[in-house]
Formats: sequence, structure tokens, C-alpha cells
Amino acid sequence: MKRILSGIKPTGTLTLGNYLGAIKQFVKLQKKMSDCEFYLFVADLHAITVRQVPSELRKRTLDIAAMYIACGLDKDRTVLYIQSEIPQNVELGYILQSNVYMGELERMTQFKDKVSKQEKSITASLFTYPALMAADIILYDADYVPVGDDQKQHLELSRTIANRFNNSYGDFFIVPDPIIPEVGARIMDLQNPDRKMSKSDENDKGYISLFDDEAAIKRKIKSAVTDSIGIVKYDPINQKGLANLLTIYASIADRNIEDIVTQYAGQNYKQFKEDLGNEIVKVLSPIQENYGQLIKSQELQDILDRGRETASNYAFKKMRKCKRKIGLGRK
Ligand code: AQP
Repeated sequence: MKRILSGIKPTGTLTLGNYLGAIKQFVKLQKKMSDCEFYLFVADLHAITVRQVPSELRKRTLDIAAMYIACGLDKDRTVLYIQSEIPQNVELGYILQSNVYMGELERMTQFKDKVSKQEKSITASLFTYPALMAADIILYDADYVPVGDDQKQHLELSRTIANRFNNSYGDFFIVPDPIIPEVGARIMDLQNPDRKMSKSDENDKGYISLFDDEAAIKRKIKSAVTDSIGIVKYDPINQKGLANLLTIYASIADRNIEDIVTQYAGQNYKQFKEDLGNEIVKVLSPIQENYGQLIKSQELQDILDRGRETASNYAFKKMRKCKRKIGLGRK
């Protein structure tokens, strides 16, 4: 049975970008690829590459776990777990640091972006993050990894690391393939369409949180940056903000961008924005309701316990073989 695996780090409130670029894709894939197993995790170890408040980190970790299910993932077909509850992730992450080069890590654009924003107190783990990410994936022999466009480079490096290990020690890890959505792979910031929408952004006008209420969603879409051209068409060079809103519309409503452009021919942005706000509310309201029930429930704890057990069993066996293969320990 093929395995699909992905994770999200609890660094802030989940955004519409995380939903459209990642979670919605998982739900679609789970319906489409009924013969595959799904491993999904909350990447809390990745979150601590930048300073976190412990109580908030713990709350967001559970929020993301609940949101995965609230968004429509089938709990009976999902192995859902918390990254830090499986120590083999870290163990393999360390081993893979010895199979990746400084030059490769230095080329990662996400690291360069974060460094340019943070300026000081850059942690070593932020730099070695891709080695742990490779471990998260190849430890479980994942065949496919659905991610947004921003994670493409990290995934490419995971493939390089897996291939390098296999070439040095003999075939051992599956080299994973990415699955990138056709629409919604890179949702941009509502206030600055040159930058991707991010959950750790300080300006909350730039993103829609999956927890935003109706009024906040409508307000943020209304104030999203567009242009003075005033014609609804898809032009990502001259009308970046509008192109982003069209992408969001197409992705959230499962429609073609061309259809939407035709629908709003001859109209200005006001009606388009109003309708987009309504579409988002229509999708997020039931998700928020499901989340509200799940977050307080014992069911969520049970799902996470089961997920930890299944993932741990696999990780334990794989690591034992891995250590033997590279000569660690006595036998
Ligand atoms: N703007 C986005 N558009 C489409 N997909 C996105 N993803 C993130 N932002 C967008 C996808 O969401 C998944 C989880 O991402 P992550 O939490 O592992 O880290 P990230 O990619 O760094 O996401 P953020 O929101 O930008 O987090 P911070 O602010 O902490 O860096 C991934 O599949 C990602 O592609």
C-alpha cells in the first residue's frame, strides 16, 4: 500500500494559505486515492526553530490536529500524530545531518527569507531544518508528500538526501515524490501580494485565519490590496493582488479562474470581493463548528494516541534497521 505523508508546523494560527495549499489537498487526495494510507503530523519540533511561548505552542499543536479532522479528513484512514511524541524523528534527523552539506542548506530560500526577517538570534536548528524534514518523511517510507509550492525546494533536498543515503549504504529509503496543487499552491499575503500568506506574519490583515469570524473575513477581503485598473481579469504581473484573490476564489469554490473572470466581466471589484468573502465564510463556518466540537473531546486524544502508536511502531523498526546499516551500536 502506498503512503502519503505531510505535516504542518504550529507556528501561528492556521491560514487560508495552509488550508488551500495543504489541508484541502489532503482531503481531496484521501477521497481520490482510496488505496493509500495517510500519515499526517503536527510538526511541533519544527516550530521551536523560532522562539515559542510553551502554553501557546501546546494549544496550537492540538488546534492543528483538530483542524485536520474538522476540515474533512477521515479519522479512520488517517494516522495522525505529534512529531515530538516519536523520538525516532529526531534520531534520524541527526543522522541525516551527516548526509547533507552546508552548501545545500545555505541555498534554501526559506532559510534566507527567515534570516532576512529575523536579523539576529538565528538558531542552528532553523538552518538544519531540512534534515529533520527529510527524516519526518523518509523514516515512514512515504511515497508521496502533498505540499504547497513554498516547500518544493525542501522536498527536493529530502529526495537528494534519501538518494545519497541509498547510494552510500544500499537501497533503504523510499525517495518521495511531491504532490503540488494546480491551483492554490501559493496563496499570497492580502496586503502585500509579493509575499506568501504566512501564519507567523505579524500583520493579521495579510492573512485569513481559519478561526476568523464572518465579519473579520469579509473585512479582510474588502481591504485586500488590488489596483486602480478596475477590471476583473487574471493578470499576475500587472494585477497581482487581484490575481491572488482570483486564485483564492477558484480554489475555495472549486471553479476555473476563466469562469470567474467571465462572471464578473464589466463589473468592478466591489461585487467580486463581496462574493469571495461569502464563499470563504461558507466553507470556513462548518469547519469551525466541527473544530469546536472536536477540540474539547476525548475523541481527539484517542485519535492522537492511536496515531502515535502506529507511527511509533513503524519508526522503531525502521530506525533499528537504519542504525544497523550504518554501523551504529554493537549489533
Ligand atoms: N501561502 C501559502 N499558500 C499555499 N500553501 C501554503 N502553505 C503554507 N503557506 C502557504 C503550505 O502549508 C503547509 C504547512 O506549512 P508549514 O506550517 O509546514 O510551514 P510554512 O510552509 O512555512 O507555512 P507558513 O504558514 O508560512 O508558516 P511560517 O509562517 O511559520 O513559516 C505546507 O504544505 C505549505 O506548503
